[in-house]
Parts: sequence; structure tokens; C-alpha cells
Amino acid sequence: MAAPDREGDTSVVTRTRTEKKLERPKLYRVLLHNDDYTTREFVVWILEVVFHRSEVESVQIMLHVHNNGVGVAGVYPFDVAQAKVEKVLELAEQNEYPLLSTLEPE
Ligand code: TYC
Repeated sequence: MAAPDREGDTSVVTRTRTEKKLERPKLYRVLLHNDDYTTREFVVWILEVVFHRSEVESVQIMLHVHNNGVGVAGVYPFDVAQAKVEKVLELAEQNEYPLLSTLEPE
């Protein structure tokens, strides 16, 4: 907390910049949803190129989605998460797969 600035009878207390910077950004889960048409290989490739997952992690996440219907590809601040969802949908459309990706608050 900064020292109060005094002017007559009033005083103003200014919050310091370092205090503001400690606020954590809200995080969002990027989800992948299962479907019957997208290939396993394409989902693994998406996890590698969009979410920078290793091949082993990508196969594990893909199988989790395949078996459970939905799974978490990654957790990011809102702008990054939104950009990842858009990239997945763009690559899926270009490759004519119905793969769905959505966001949810953590
Ligand atoms: N169920 C798909 C298949 O058997 C594979 C798949 C996994 C699709 C994960 C989408 O998000 C997904 N070819």
C-alpha cells in the first residue's frame, strides 16, 4: 500500500502496480469431444501441433476422449484457450473432420 497523498482534509490511497500484477488470470479448459468419424491419428496430430503435447501424452488424451466422450487438451488464460479452440476447428474443417472443441472455466 502506498503512502496517502494529503491535500487539505482529504487523503487518497493509491494501489501500487505490484499489487495489481499479483491477480491471477482466470483459466479455461480446452476440451476435445469424441465423434465416430475423426481418425485417431488426426486427433493425436492436433494434440501435438496445437497443444504441444508429446506423442505419448497425445495418444493418452486421444484414448481418454475416445473412451469417455470428452477430455482436456490443455488449460490456458481465456485468449489463448479461445485461439486454440479456433485453430482446432479450422484444421478440422480443412481436413473435413467433425472434431469438436469447446472451452469451460476451470
Ligand atoms: N472415436 C474416434 C474413432 O474411433 C477417435 C476420436 C478420438 C475422435 C477423440 C475424436 O476427440 C476425438 N476414430
